[in-house]
Amino acid sequence: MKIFRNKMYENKLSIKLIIIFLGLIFCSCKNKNSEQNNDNSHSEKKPNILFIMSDDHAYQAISAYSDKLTTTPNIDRIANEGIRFTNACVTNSICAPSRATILTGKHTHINGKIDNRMAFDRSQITFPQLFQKAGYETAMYGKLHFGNNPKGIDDFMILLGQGDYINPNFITKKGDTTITGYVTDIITDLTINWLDKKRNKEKPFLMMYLHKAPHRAWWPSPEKLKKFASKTFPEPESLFDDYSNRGTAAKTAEMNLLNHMKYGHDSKIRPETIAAMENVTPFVPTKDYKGIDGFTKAYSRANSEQKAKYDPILDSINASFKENWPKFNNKQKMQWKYQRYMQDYLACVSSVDDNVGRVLDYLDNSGLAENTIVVYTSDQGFYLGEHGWFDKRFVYDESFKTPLLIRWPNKITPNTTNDEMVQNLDFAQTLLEAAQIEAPDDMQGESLIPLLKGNVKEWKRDAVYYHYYEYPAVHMVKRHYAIVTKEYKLVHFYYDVDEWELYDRKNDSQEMNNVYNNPNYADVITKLKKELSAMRVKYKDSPELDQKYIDMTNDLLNKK
Ligand code: SGN
Ligand code: CA
Repeated sequence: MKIFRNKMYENKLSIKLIIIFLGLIFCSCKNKNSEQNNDNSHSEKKPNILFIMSDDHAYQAISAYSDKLTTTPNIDRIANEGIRFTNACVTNSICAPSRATILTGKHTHINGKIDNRMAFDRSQITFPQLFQKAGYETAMYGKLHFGNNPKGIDDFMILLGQGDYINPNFITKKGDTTITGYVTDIITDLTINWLDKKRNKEKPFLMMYLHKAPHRAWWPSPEKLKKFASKTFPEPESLFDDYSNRGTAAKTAEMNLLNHMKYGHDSKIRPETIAAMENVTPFVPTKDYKGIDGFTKAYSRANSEQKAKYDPILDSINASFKENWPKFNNKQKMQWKYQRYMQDYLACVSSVDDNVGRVLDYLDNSGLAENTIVVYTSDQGFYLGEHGWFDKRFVYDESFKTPLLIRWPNKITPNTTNDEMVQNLDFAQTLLEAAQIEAPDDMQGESLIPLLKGNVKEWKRDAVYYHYYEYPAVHMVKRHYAIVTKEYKLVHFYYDVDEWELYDRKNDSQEMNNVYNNPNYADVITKLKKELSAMRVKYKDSPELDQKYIDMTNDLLNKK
């Protein structure tokens, strides 16, 4: 009996010892983890958020989507280690409205930021305010495009308006400052410095790391310009699109490479080169001409050391233009402009990719990666010569869709692809849910958390709503609203014209044929029109609001 009891005692003791031992191991792991997660000791489970957004970054220029044009190994890491959305889109394909939608979780017609010109109503709730209130440390570095004191942001350095590529000016809490260097590198230096040295490491963070690149006018760093200026890129099939089988809006838009790209501003031809040539239309000042031509405006920001690096490359581009341009027919001119465009655009993208790599490496090396959600997106897509265009604005795929890659270790299965109709409207609610913060009832998106976790069946939405307003304006894309499903796109151009278009997304992926008048689609049109009306009601858009915004634009333009 005694022996038995002793045995029991011994057993109990050894069980106790094992429990204590396991407990110690568990605690030490936990401590290590919280150190690795940079001591979010109060809110261990709250993930950090790194929201990376570039400006005008077409998904066609991300190799996780297509490696036809370029490779972006660092951005691809986010897709390889997380999820890639192939049908992510915006609600209004233009910069400031996209940002306003992301911040408020509301469509343009509700948050009021219909275009780049209208003021943003700062009394609105934006999602960083909710993060800040919930104990997050918040920061914003890079391009915002409106306002100079974003609400709910503890620390910021924001480019003035569109910002400059070379030696950019920043608005900060302590006043404006100019930083010497290349904008993409600088925004990254500032971001890493904040993550490493400036933030309160007791708190989880929300960092909005917002690139200016690859926005027009595309100015690469001297190193990238040199590397890319000699490359040749494949042309898109629709480079010479004549817009037949499309409506008036496509025909009257002013974003064709041949007709609307500028020698200096876009293609880096010096005013002196043009002046020395015959039969080349010289720079003609427009009514909002600010005093210098587009080339000089960007180039004159460089200091002599920077100019010395740019000059040999610019000289060689100019020499080749001078020699070849007069001999070119229109087709060759288009091809030349396309190559110059891609060289500069993709060179800017390459810098973004390198710098995203630097930040991802920082997350890895600091132990932050494991508990940080990384989002990579753009404020909208962009035409890279498809339909002969640059710029965006249209609901057609290249500008309507936007890249969306999200990494969240242990939550998102690596290398996942998802083709649901998701929008920038959804970002606020997604990030709020990830951080376990309640989203206001009047936000209009849907949290993407079920899709991130692979619970695709929980996702009920099969169509999205789109509405573009900035007209009349640069590039002259007419106002339109649309309903888009995985199969179809029904568009109404309602101002200046009254035209409908229907695209069969599965059978005409390049959207070359408007089938609105094809009787085979009559039933589809009836159904989609009904859904579109219901959607306008659901999202609280209406003909009255359309008219209100037309009147507001007219007032604004008349005042100018
Ligand atoms: C500038 C560009 C346009 C571009 C708008 C809006 N011209 O006006 O090409 O569409 O910005 O872009 S440029 O002379 O500055 O190059 S947005 O991304 O900010 O909406
Ligand atoms: Ca943009």
